Amino acid sequence: MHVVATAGHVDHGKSTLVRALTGMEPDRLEEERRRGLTIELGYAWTALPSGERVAFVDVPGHERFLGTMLAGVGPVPAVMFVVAADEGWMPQSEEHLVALRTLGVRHGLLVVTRADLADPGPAAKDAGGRLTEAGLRTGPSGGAVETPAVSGRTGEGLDALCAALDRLVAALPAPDPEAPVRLWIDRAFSVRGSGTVVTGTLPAGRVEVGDELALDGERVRVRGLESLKERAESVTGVARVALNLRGRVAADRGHALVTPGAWTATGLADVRVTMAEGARGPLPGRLTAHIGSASVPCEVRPLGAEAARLRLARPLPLHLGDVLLLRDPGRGQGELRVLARATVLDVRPPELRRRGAARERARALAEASADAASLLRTHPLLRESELVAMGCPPPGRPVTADWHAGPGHWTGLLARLPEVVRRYAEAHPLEPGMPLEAARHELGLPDRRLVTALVRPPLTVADGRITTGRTAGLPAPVARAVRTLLDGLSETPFQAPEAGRLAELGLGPRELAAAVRAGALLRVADGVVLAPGADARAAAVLARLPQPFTVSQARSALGTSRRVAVPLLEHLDRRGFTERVDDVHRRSV
Ligand SMILES: Nc1nc2c(ncn2[C@@H]2O[C@H](COP(=O)(O)OP(=O)(O)OP(=O)(O)O)[C@@H](O)[C@H]2O)c(=O)[nH]1
Ligand SMILES: [Mg+2]
Repeated sequence: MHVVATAGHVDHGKSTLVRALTGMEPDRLEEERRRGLTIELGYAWTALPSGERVAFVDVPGHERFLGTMLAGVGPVPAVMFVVAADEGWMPQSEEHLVALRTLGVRHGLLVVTRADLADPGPAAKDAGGRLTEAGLRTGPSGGAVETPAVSGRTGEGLDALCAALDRLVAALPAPDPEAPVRLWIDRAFSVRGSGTVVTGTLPAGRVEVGDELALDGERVRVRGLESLKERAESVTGVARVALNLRGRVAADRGHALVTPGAWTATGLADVRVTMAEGARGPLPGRLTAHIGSASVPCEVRPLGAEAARLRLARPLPLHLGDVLLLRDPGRGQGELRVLARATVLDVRPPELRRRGAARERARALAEASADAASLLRTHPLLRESELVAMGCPPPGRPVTADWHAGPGHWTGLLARLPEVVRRYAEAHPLEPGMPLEAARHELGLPDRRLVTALVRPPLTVADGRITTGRTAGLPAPVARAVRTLLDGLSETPFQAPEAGRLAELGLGPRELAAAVRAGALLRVADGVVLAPGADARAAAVLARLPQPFTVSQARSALGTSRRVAVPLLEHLDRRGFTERVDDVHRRSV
């Protein structure tokens, strides 16, 4: 299914066209029919010649209802822009096009209506040119917008329009069925005996009967599901859907049902501001932000030329990269009301307390993209779940557990830890090492596992403390050789040196035994030595494997050979880090 919204000046024939295409009445209100004017969003659908089904969201053209128009267009990926042959381009044509352009709608077609009243040629040329210039396309990218002419009254031209609609929907990108759900509600009502029903356009992802979704932080369960008045067990976007929610739920237009944990509900966002076509800054301090079917008053704090901080009157579920349209609700007739596009760059912006902090923040935002790498420059440590909720796929592997770190920040911490440990040892000469918790505190880290991940030879962890290596009591040449060996192990911690290498360093059986006794090396088997703590690190790597695992899976995860992997696993079994499941499999304990 596809969903297409209408757009265009008041009275240009949007609803008449939807009626002619679908045989359904988009103007459902008595007042609408009496006044011959669309006031509320209308919904109707039909099948195209190809068999593809298309649902229309019919919006009002009257300037007083711009907010409703934006709620209709907001969640919809394509537009059927209507211009009357006998009137041509009008103020709301312009305003709607500015809105579509600001929202980034790229797929659409122009329908020149009322072609029985005037030659559609001039309107097609003028309006078609404007839409193409605004970036709207009917077919594959690179083409122009198509401009079929119709008469909603005589039905002339409808066949050609349907063929053009088929080309429009064929060019729409296929949304991801696995995407997290964010269903902006456009209608909500309660049905006697069956609780609350909400409707909306599902842009991507899948909703199933029985699903648990979140609505303003409250969990709600989907009791029943309909799409275009047909019951369904599951619906995949793009689709018009009606969800029957269990129980009485306070639901309203502009609120969204979302996959729990997949979005960040925030009342504060740092954004990149792009002024709308024809608008000039600076932005007023109070505006209305539109996204999906939501319209929320917001305060705008300019940070720099193109960066601003928005304080929303109520939290919205957002991802980085989301686009908000900023509108001035105070402006009247004939004035430009759609002012800017705000692209979300941070949904958990840092406080700006220090002098100059705003300017610094603006500089950072000017270079930021809506991705995890940019985010990790501002928030140097984030959990995977936080990145997911911000809409950013984690970049590469976590530094430990589910923690991701900004590369610069992490390198800085790696460099700081030995110094921190050394200073602690100086201040506490009688203690056997620095407690992990003290190091966590000193480095300002939120999780002790991060400290453990920062420990590299010659530092080691034993009994919850970090020590500076234990080569002190060894004869100088042995200590030197052990340090060289540990250095080599810092990059490839599980590639135990070969016998030849040990001999080269002058580490025979006696020297090795002394180093192991002193705690400077970990002996895994005869002639197989690693850095102290390498076994705990190996256990952490193995715990991330699908369980149970084979020797060969362990070997490749550890980046080592069978010569080391086999005795190392046996050592881990003895230490209780792993256990055998059968002859070939082990699992982490
Ligand atoms: N002759 C003629 N009249 C039309 C045609 N299409 C619409 N009309 C008339 O134009 C008037 C407005 O039509 P609507 O379909 O209500 O216009 P609209 O764009 O939906 O208006 P709003 O929703 O209020 O913005 C009505 O009187 C229609 O009968 C057409 O193709 N030919
Ligand atoms: Mg209408």
